[in-house]
Amino acid sequence: MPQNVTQKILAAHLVSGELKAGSPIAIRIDQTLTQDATGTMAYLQFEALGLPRVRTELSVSYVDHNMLQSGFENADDHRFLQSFAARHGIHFSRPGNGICHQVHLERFSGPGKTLLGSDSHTPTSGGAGMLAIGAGGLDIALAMGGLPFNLNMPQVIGVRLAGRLQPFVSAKDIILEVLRRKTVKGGVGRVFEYFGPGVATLSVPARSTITNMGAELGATTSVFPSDAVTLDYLRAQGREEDWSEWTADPGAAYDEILEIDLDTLEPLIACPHSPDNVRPVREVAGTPVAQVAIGSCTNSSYTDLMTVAGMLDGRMVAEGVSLGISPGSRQVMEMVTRDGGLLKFIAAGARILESACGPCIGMGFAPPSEGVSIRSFNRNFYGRSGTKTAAVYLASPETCAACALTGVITDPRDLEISEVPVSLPDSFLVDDRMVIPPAEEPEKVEILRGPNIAKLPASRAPDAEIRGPVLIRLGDDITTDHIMPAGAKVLPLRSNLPAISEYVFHVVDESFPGRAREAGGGFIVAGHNYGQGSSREHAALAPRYLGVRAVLVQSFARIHLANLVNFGILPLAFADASDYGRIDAGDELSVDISQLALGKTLTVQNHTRNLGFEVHPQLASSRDLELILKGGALPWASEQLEKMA
Ligand code: MIC
Ligand code: SF4
Repeated sequence: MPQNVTQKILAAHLVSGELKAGSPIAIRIDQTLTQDATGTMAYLQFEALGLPRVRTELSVSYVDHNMLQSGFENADDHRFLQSFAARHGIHFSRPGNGICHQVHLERFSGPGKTLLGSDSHTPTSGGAGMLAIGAGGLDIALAMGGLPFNLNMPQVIGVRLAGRLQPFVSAKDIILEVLRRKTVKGGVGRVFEYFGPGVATLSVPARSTITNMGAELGATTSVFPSDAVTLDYLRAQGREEDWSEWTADPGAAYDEILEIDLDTLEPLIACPHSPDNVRPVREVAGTPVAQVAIGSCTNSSYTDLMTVAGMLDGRMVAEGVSLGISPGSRQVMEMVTRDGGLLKFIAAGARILESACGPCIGMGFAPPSEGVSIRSFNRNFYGRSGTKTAAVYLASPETCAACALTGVITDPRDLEISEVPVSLPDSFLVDDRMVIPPAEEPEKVEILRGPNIAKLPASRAPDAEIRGPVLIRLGDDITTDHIMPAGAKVLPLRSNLPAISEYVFHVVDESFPGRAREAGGGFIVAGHNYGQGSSREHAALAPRYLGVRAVLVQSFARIHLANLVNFGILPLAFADASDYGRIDAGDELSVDISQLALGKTLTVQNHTRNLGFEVHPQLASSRDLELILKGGALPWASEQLEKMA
């Protein structure tokens, strides 16, 4: 049978299961990546498995999120991560080397390989023909331990690209178009695979902008074929030997096909507060802009920044605008400097930020009150920028540069400047000295722990009955930024569960942690697509720490669902979605789980209203069931490893 790229890579890594959409499969993981904000916890979990060394082909630990060192916490975490990596066989990318996804694409991506990363934008390397999936830190810990990754076989959506992008229209507009059509829920349980004649016109960094932001569809991942363009890119990175060809067989089938005509695509923009709230730029043109931020793992490649430099060349940023630029990697920063881009930025009045996530995760550069911020990033969730009243829009680097120059939202085609085409260099500046290989004598390495590194809480099997009040009742599309906010104040607490738990639901209801503790736990109730966005497992771990043992919703986002199961929180979906209307915040609920079994419904009692209703436990496999009954994945994994030994 002819196969598509997704099926080929999965088949080459299949450990168990059948490649039939919806059925549970387990796959071998070749590489893992972590970043500092999720990495500290992932490594503490790996440590709990008791293994001396990782069992992957390659594992890399990056530092890119927690970069504002306003106290000892982040610096201590960096030191912990560096020593941990040296000791356990992990490569360490030092702070300053760049954003994990950009650096991984440049230096480690490998066509046809699998990558599991504790960050939802791990699919960035899909631009180089890799099957790269985001997951919670615990899943990365298990993969580092050599255990396969479990998921449901996704449907494969084929996105057929035809034609060629017109001037001032770029890869970001392609993914915004996909988001406009499919929404932030449209990718759940799916892989987006790009094919068709338009593919050859897109460079690897452009492809990676698309696979990166495919995360916003809720997709399992997104992937491009590995072709001659991929070979050129890897050759320019000095890694020709890492290339192999991965293209769909002629006649390969897709579960659904989307067609995008690049010739007619125009500049698009995602309006507040969701990446799928997409409109043509011209429809919102003229809106005054307070801030522009260019960078993030979506759009901060050499080509992106040199394009912006060309547009800013000899011009000045508008008076009312603050423009911040954060290059994606040290390689990008060095090359943009060497090729004159940096000088153009500085001369135009841009503020040069370090090569890291920065404003994307609320690490500084927050917009002013009610300020409009135009960003080349991938997420504009409510409150994420650090300013609750800000209006954050997402657009291409070209549109961002146009807005910075005029001070209002501007379609870049309306500027009286002509496009400065930037082509990829024949060779990138390669210098891997900021990536430290694991120690040669690991037993001599001492792991350095600061006071911010708290112990992991013990897992405990659930009681036969889960009972408690509805602590909060929320609507659709609740993001992990609502559940467990990031930003300069909270992010440094990622390795300190008791401290970070005080911020659960901080942007929507500051009284949540206090009430949860007082009640000794309870239920979270919400609508569709609960937990979309980030892979942060703290969005499960922290509520669990506060005593939450069940979440009851209309539907879940993929990574968050897996994280809940990993920490022994029972995920429940209403059998009849309208029962959501028969619960209020404060109602006392209970559910008897003594008969918990795969495929069996349970009854939730609402004692306040004296009624009962059916729910489906969202457990995909017998493994999921076991995890819940054991109180989480860690106790389960330790048993598995013992069996393997
Ligand atoms: C994000 O973009 O939200 C993050 C911060 O990179 C997260 C990871 C995290 O929460 O630490 C992600 O996307 O997974
Ligand atoms: Fe960093 Fe933002 Fe990318 Fe997350 S989305 S990895 S915070 S740049």
